[in-house]
Amino acid sequence: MTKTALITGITGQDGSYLAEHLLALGYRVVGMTRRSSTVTIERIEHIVDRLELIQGDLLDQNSLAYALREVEPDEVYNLAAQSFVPTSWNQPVLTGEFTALGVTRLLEAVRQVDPTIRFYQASSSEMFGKVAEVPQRELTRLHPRSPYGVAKVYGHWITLNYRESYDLFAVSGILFNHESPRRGLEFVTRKVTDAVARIKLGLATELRLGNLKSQRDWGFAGDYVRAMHLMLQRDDPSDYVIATGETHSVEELCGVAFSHVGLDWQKYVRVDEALVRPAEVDLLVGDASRARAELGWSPTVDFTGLVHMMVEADLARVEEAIRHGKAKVPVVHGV
Ligand code: NAP
Ligand code: F7E
Repeated sequence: MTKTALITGITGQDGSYLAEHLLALGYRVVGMTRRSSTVTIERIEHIVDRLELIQGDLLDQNSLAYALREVEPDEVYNLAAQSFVPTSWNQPVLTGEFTALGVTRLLEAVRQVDPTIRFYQASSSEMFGKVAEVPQRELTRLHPRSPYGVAKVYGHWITLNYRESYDLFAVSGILFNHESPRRGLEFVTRKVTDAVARIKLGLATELRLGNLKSQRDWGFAGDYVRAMHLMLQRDDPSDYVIATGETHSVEELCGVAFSHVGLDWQKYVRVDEALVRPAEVDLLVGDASRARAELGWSPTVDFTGLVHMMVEADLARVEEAIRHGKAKVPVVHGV
């Protein structure tokens, strides 16, 4: 029997990979998108003829209930969020509305429309913040360090609360940083690989970054969406950490990315104090042994492979843009 999945945030990095994965598994896939004056389906353009889209917004309770009634999903993946950490200091209230209260709005819609729907919440390693132990696992104490992290803690606990209060099949995937050629240009991996391509091809001369010492457990987004699906196929709902178990600094990221095109990163990277965050998450590294044992999940792309994949994709994209005279990018302050 064909299963139906509703994905919020389908136009984002993870939404696009999850949609591809579920289509390959034979699902009917419906994406929830919010109304905007320009079309933002760049990441799903290649599969859009195999998807259905429905309008809805995490800020609007009625639109969520309407979407659930119309689509009648078996599974809901809540990936929509204001997901960029620095923006959460500039727009803390809006971040809370989308990333925290948006989860309650969607859970409440599930409870009222069809409590048999299985629900996945996109929780984050940012919840560990000032880490209480290394590596971090499902039961590590939470200490978020940004309005985004705080909002994700709320989303995490309300998901568990709806599971415990109403017996919903609602799970929280605590995913560590995951990247790809489809990552937004403001996140550090993509900012670096895009700059490497521009510098190599003569369009830029330097790259301004903030804290070079912070360490992250970076994996490949295509691997991580498989874990989301596996979590909803279990007999009993439970929460899982998804991570590679390896950590690398921003400096190391620069080293691997620049050296892939034969450049020395130290000649191009400048520290810009304006990009240093008011409170930093210094070190993240996850212990995904529970997911490995119970979901049979493991990553297929390592750190070097990931960075090389992203550099290659950005080189190809920037070369193409140069050929078509479209290589300019807007300057956005604070990213
Ligand atoms: P992303 O690329 O920033 O995508 C976010 C998505 O949310 C976009 O489709 C965006 O739509 C949508 N959205 C934002 N506000 C919305 C609203 N009010 N109503 C409906 N849709 C809205 O994020 P991502 O990297 O794919 O991450 C997916 C989820 O996982 C997010 O919840 C993120 O916080 C979480 N997460 C990500 C990571 C990671 O490393 N990538 C790690 C842990 C957790 P538009 O296209 O219209 O802007
Ligand atoms: O920063 C440092 C920065 O913005 C990583 C989101 O998907 O993953 C992501 O959050 C590190 C930080 O990701 C720059 O200070 C230095 O220590 O790529 P990022 P993030 O904040 O870890 C988690 C798991 C999520 O859930 C989030 O949604 O890199 N860094 N210089 C910089 N970061 C950026 N963006 N830009 C810089 O110039």
